Order: sequence, then C-alpha cells, then structure tokens
Amino acid sequence: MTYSLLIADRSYSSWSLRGWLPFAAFDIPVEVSVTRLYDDRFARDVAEFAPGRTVPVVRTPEGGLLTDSMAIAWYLAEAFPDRGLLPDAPAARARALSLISEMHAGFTALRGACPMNLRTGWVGFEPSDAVRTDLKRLETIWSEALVAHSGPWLCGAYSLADVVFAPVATRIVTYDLPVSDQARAYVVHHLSHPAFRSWYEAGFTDGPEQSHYEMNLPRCPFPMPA
Ligand SMILES: N[C@@H](CCC(=O)N[C@@H](CS)C(=O)NCC(=O)O)C(=O)O
Repeated sequence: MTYSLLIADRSYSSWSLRGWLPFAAFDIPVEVSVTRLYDDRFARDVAEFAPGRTVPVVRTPEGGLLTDSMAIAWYLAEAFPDRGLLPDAPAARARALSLISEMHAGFTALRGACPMNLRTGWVGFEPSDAVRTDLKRLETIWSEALVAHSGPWLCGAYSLADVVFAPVATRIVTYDLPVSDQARAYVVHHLSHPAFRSWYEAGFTDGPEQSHYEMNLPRCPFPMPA
C-alpha cells in the first residue's frame, strides 16, 4: 500500500503542483493519477476521493483522505520527520510555517490575474496595482528569508516553504512580472529544480492546451532557463 494522489493538468494546476512536489522532492513513493480541469472527467475522477472535491487530493496508505494541499504538506512532514520537509531549528521552522500559511491564504490578486501556465509566455502583460502590491510583498518575505538563511532556498535547504512558491515562480516568468534581481534568482532556482523539471516535461503529455487560460496577448516560449 502506498499514497494515491490525484492531480490535474500539470501545465495549469498550481495547487496540484503544490500537492505533488513534496512527494517528488522528498522521495516519498506515491501513485499519481491525472484528471483534466474543465472536463466532465474531473467530477468522476475526484468522486473516487469523496468527500474531496478539488485537486490535489491524497488517499494515505491507511485509507485517510487529505483534501487540501496544506493538509498534504503537514501530514507528510509529520509522517516523514527525517526527510527535511520542514527545518528543524525552531526559528527557521517558525519562518517556514509563516511563509507556507501566508502563501496558502494570500496573494489572491496575483493568483487571479496570472494563472499558472507552463505552455507559454505572454508578452506585454501589465500588472494591476493589486498585483504589484502582491509582488512587493513576495519580495519582502523572500528577501527576509533568503538573507536570514543565506539562500539559495528560503529556509536554507529546500523545504515545504519553497514548495508552496513554485507556482508563483512560474507565474513571474510566464507573465514577465517585474521583481528584484534577488527574487528573479530565486525563481531561476525553482525552474532548475529537478522535480520541477520533470513536472514541466510531463505536462506536455496531459492533453491539448486549455483555452480557459488564453490571454489576449502575444505569445513567447515559456522562458525556461538553460
Ligand atoms: N485550497 C485548495 C485549493 C485546491 C484547488 O482549488 N484546486 C483547483 C485546481 S488548481 C481545483 O480543483 N479546481 C476545480 C474546482 O474548484 O472545481 C488546496 O490547497 O488544495
């Protein structure tokens, strides 16, 4: 028996990425099924994990259900305390928990205006004031953590604090959002992470592009660093 994880389109489902990365990055075995957003299949596939109603959703080896990416993160951190999902040092752990919680609850302007899209970049996107405010807040909390732990990840070694910001890193490049050099360097670390790279590649086999994510802007290739 192992963990069973349901995700949706890897190129578009940011919460799925947050649910899958802890397994992939910390080497936790999991059986992954992929459903499709905006398709009749979605309701049928997610019904297998009722009362879950969104992705990601996990069935544990013992038959428990984790119906939210945050629940998945906490559960795995407790189940695998020696894998480094969270920093051990109390101050670093406090910082990690704060970063994770703030990401889970916030950045709604950025999330709403700039949906994750790993199939393309968009040229000429103009962030609203609310999106710029979210970007400033990201710069502040990333900078504070990167300086405190001397990088390259937010709390020293790669942890759940970084996992939750992986989709944000992709949005910064998809929409070419204005951020500091320090933030952009952190984004490049995310895009170079081996687990993220395998997610990105696998996304191209999940099906055709989702028209729901179309923008009325010229396209450019998704700017993946070499
Ligand atoms: N708070 C949830 C959000 C999950 C979520 O909204 N997932 C989206 C896909 S990215 C979804 O399932 N949308 C389908 C729907 O809401 O019906 C989490 O952290 O897991």
